[in-house]
Amino acid sequence: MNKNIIEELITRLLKQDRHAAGRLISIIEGDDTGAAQIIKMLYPYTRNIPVIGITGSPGVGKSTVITHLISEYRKRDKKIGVIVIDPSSPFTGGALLGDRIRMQDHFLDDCVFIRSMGTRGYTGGITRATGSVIKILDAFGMDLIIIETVGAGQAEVGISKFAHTLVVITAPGLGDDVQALKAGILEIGDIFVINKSDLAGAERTAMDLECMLEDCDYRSSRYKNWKIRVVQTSATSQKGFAELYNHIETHLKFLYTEGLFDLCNLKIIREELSSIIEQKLAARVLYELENKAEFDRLVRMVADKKTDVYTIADTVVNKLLSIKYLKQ
Ligand SMILES: Nc1nc2c(ncn2[C@@H]2O[C@H](COP(=O)(O)OP(=O)(O)O)[C@@H](O)[C@H]2O)c(=O)[nH]1
Ligand SMILES: [Mg+2]
Repeated sequence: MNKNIIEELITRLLKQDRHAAGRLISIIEGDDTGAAQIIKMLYPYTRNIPVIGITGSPGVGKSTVITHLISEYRKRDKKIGVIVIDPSSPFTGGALLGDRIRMQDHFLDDCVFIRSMGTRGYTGGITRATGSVIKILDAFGMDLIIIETVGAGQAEVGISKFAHTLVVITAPGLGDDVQALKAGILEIGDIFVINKSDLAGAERTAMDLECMLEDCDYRSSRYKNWKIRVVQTSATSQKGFAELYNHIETHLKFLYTEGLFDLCNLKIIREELSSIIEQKLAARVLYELENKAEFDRLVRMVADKKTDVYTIADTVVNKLLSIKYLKQ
């Protein structure tokens, strides 16, 4: 990627040019080399804005809740960036819920930037790309970023590691009730939302959730001194979103006053750095092995039963670790 083009795009991004933001994100999604060039130039301009992760099963109403949250933030004149990592569910903003709120309004709003990222056919690794897109939206001048992810599977939970505050959404009548939350997700939530509280069964879902949280004394495992909050929302009856907004802001304030925000940032960098090193190392090692026909030799050794895949992989890694840098 031409350095001048990237430089020009970044200059425009810093002047709040939406087109430049979109182009830069596309480059990042397209290739890792471009991403590296962009982040190198852009990083000094980032300010570490808060990232809110919103997760939950498909159909619980994540996109809808986010639409209402955007409105809460816009009322207070905050600029919001949204990254949607759930291509299966378009960001309709609950268009079926009538005209009270229209996602299109947010799309036309200069202070809201919404971007979907597909998980399939992805070359650069969704986790790494997310880290880079967050930095772009940060330098673009947003005040806060919201990430929507489906709450299942490794990749999605991985993305949640980028969030300072994690909101887990559930809803009644989905077949997979609160019990399903137990599988990993219950441990990561700082705030729980029971959306669609207008539907039958909401009270039951709320009670089940409260019971489960009682077991862990309402303590979030991410931040020991944080007492988990539960809120019921409904897009149909326009209920609970201001309360949810307040809980998120209270949580962010808690992180700042307890000195946890900076700690969380270190954790995020750690996550990102290890992911990049892992990918680079693997690519480099395989390239070198292939290049020298060494890989063929190793494969042949395994085929001839002289060794096995685990043993030979260990040998390769051990040889690599003998480089000077790690011995110092
Ligand atoms: N009854 C009711 N339906 C809702 C509510 N919130 C969202 N929905 C509907 O649930 C469906 C899924 O919502 P969506 O936001 O796309 O869920 P996501 O897959 O979690 O992002 C849509 O048809 C919404 O209109 C709510 O509070 N009450
Ligand atoms: Mg969605």
